[in-house]
Amino acid sequence: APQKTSPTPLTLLGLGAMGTTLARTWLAAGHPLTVWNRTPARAEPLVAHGARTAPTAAEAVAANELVVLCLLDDASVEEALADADLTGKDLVDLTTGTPARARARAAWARERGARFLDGGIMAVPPMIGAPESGGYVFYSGSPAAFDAHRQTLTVPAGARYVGEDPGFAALQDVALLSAMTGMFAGLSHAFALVRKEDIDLLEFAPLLAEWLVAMAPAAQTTAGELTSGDYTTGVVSNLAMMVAGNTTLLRTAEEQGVSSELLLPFMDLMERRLKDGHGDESTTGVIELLHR
Ligand code: FVH
Repeated sequence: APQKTSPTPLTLLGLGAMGTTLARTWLAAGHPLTVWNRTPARAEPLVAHGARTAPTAAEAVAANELVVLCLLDDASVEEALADADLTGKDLVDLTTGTPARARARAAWARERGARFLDGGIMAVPPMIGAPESGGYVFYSGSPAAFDAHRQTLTVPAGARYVGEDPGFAALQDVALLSAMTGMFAGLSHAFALVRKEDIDLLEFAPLLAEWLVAMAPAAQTTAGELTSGDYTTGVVSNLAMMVAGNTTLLRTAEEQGVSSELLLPFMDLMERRLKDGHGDESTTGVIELLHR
């Protein structure tokens, strides 16, 4: 029969909204957990659930081989690790940051004798410890560290390893968050158009959500076109037609007394690509204009 291994002990630095939720899931799964937080009072409720606290970040790091960070930003990570001995540690940084920062942190950790994984959390705290929520974490960096700790890292949320380049987790995290920002811009404009009318917003909302879901396969189509380099074959709605349609979108905004400032940057790019002679393409060609 396969040997049952006991849950890996680990250290967690940072007990904000996300850190506290992560801590609870590891404790509930039986992992011996050492925690540290700049404001020590935030650790107290976790001690009642079996966590050990360390008086300093350096002592918390010394307690275990696996050290997870979930702090506000890069500056707080720097501050927390300033006095820590990282020799032989496996550092997993779940603090949101840029790809360049993750690469620099990985090099910094390696120089200090640690293996490094960067993580980008694609979840909000209620999705942690709830597999049905679909939340997950992108990981990149040391494959050996990921293999060694895959089981422990999968406790709070699904774990997707996206490569040895330590910047790849942050890059894909930020790419998804950027797409989400565009979606929020679209939602805001749509609600601004209808909210002053005799339209039940609670009935309008599911129509909006269904439409966005129906349009979501565009992600796959775009990936296919970028991969093949062919932006014209099989195009359903071409750029020339869409630019013409934009006039109606802008006129409607004006009629409704709504600013078009959320729409215009993308529409301007569509128009530029059309003027460059690409009216038979999908909107994928717009991506060509984004590279500096
Ligand atoms: N919460 C969320 O919805 C998102 C979901 C996606 C991932 N993010 C990222 O996770 C990191 C932590 O987020 P958080 O929600 O836990 O953030 P806060 O509740 O604001 O807690 C911040 C912790 O960082 C500590 N801290 C701040 N500055 C310092 C510092 N200079 N030195 C040491 N620690 C510092 C703070 O300590 P304290 O204020 O309690 O003393 C908290 O432990 C973050 O990167 C999100 O982008 C969350």
